[in-house]
Amino acid sequence: MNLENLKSNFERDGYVILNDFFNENEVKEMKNAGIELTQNVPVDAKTVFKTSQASQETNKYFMESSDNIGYFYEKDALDNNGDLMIDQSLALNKVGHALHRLNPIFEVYTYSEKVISVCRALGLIQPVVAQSMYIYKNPGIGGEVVPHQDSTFLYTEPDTLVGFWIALDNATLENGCLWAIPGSHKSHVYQRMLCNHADNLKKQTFQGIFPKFNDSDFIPLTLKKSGLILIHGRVVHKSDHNKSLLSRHAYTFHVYDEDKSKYSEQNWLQTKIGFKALYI
Ligand SMILES: O=C(O)CCC(=O)C(=O)O
Repeated sequence: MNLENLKSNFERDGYVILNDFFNENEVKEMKNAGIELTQNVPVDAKTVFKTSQASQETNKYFMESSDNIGYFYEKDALDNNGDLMIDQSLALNKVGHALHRLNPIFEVYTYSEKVISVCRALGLIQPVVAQSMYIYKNPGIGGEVVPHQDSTFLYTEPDTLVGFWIALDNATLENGCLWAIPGSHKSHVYQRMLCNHADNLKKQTFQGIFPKFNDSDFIPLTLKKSGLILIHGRVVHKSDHNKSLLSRHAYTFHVYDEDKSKYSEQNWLQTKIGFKALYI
């Protein structure tokens, strides 16, 4: 792994691609673990997403996934009664947000020497992992992710958020690879999602306005499976609907530097078990 210029390229573009970051066996192990998750979805996870009236219940389920493993379906996978319209193995949008603590496979790779080397190359002093997700983006059904900055959701002051996005399939134009606006991290966090944890409903509100960007502002970040994309918390990025016949699985997690910044108490995701450092 060549980490030369990693920091300067990251600071210039707001993202960096590292090809062949994990080896074939490591990728296989993570992908199998992601597939296994689809075979063990608790029944109550499905009922949570049964009706559109269940938003309060859905929100509770979402909030509780901070320190847990929550299962989130593609909106087109369930009918109005919450019954599956497609095979269970293809129905999930994502699973999160504490795989890095609660699933032994994802824990090993998140806290691996390879990840630690990247954090050191970026100059992070005390990186801690705040969340993790397995994203399926399954063929035909994997929905689009609209343009956003990750720091909208995981705000740290000052902002030191870095996303690790690991391709477990080839990510192509056809199956919904990431797209990003180079240099967009040099602007501020346009919008923040705030959550009042003192309020029982724990509803989220948005503060600020996220601007409209042109499609032509984005460039595609295609990469082969086993590649890693590092994404600055303020880089505007998105991904398209997967219209292909091929899956686009990815494992992703976010770190911030606890030595340099404070995690906002107004972020939706709060931990009771504590964020674990990659190193101190
Ligand atoms: O994997 C994707 O398609 C999008 C992921 C993303 O944008 C995110 O996790 O912030």
